[in-house]
Amino acid sequence: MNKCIGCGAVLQSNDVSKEGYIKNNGNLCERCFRIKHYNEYKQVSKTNEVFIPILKDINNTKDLVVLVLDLFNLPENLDIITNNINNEILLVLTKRDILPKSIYDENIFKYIDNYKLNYVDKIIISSLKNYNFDLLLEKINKYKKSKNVYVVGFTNAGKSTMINHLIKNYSNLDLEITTSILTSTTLNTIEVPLLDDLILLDTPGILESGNIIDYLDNSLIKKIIPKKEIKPITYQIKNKQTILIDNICNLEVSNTNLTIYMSNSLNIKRVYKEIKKENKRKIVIDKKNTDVVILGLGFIRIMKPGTIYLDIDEKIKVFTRKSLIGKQN
Ligand SMILES: Nc1nc2c(ncn2[C@@H]2O[C@H](COP(=O)(O)OP(=O)(O)O)[C@@H](O)[C@H]2O)c(=O)[nH]1
Ligand SMILES: [Mg+2]
Repeated sequence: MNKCIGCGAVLQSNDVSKEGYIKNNGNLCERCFRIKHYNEYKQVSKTNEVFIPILKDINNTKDLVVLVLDLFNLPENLDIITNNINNEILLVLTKRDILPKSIYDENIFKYIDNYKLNYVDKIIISSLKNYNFDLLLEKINKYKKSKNVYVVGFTNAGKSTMINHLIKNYSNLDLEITTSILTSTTLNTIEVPLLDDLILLDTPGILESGNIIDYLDNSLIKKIIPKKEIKPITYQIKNKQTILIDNICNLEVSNTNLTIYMSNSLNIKRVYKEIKKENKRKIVIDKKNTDVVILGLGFIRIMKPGTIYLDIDEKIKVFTRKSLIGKQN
């Protein structure tokens, strides 16, 4: 059974509409070819029913799991992962380049401890900047239980990109896993024999429902994904005001200070007039220094307790957390 080297789908030449379709001989499916050469993305819809059995199989191996989390899109909780695997975990926090440099790594680690996740070690990296990769490989080698090390996480966390950088840095393999801005790019487990005694297994990501990426068209998706360090935007709010975040959502606030951590390609502005709300959500902020997270889009740090109203498609997941920015106790 031949698999696509880009996404892991089983190759077939019978049905253009199905995954793994290939016209001629070769080892890269049509979809990966188009992503790679033309930046042409095609959304595939998948559900976690397909991905959870993969986690269960990993659980049976007892091998080391490298759990990759996107620092810009930290999930609300890790239940779906911890409920399905008990393997030892090396926690990798990636996309450091997107978060402002002014945030201390120590703060990030303290924040991560709220997850109550058992892990043997943790590391912050950036694939874009090739930051901390020597230490990453060192830690993988130190903690691995056998040759096989599984790379697990939510879809779009940056797993395949990280593996591609490990390949480039430390091996002569002529292999590049397909990566993209959309979810569900990797479709099946992909084996990467990185070193004689180390095989990395890239896995399709777990889906987190309510990620805004799954509800926008490609041009807006490109806009919401930060390409470099975020420059936060701060507003001091006195009377009732509305912050418009492109055509995506708006936020009604009064009497607080807030800072928006989102892609600087977005058109963000404040207006003083009432805006008609279609999907008004009431969010009660009961502690100072709280982040309102809009999954996939970023977060808004709110300095004072109070009530805000968010107008956003009801399918998008929104949650609050103690702010990632500022002092962690
Ligand atoms: N800024 C930044 N973007 C990254 C980094 N790593 C991955 N990405 C981007 O995140 C998106 C998802 O990456 P991918 O490796 O396909 O995620 P996967 O689903 O976990 O395999 C792609 O658009 C990558 O270019 C990083 O370190 N920094
Ligand atoms: Mg992938």
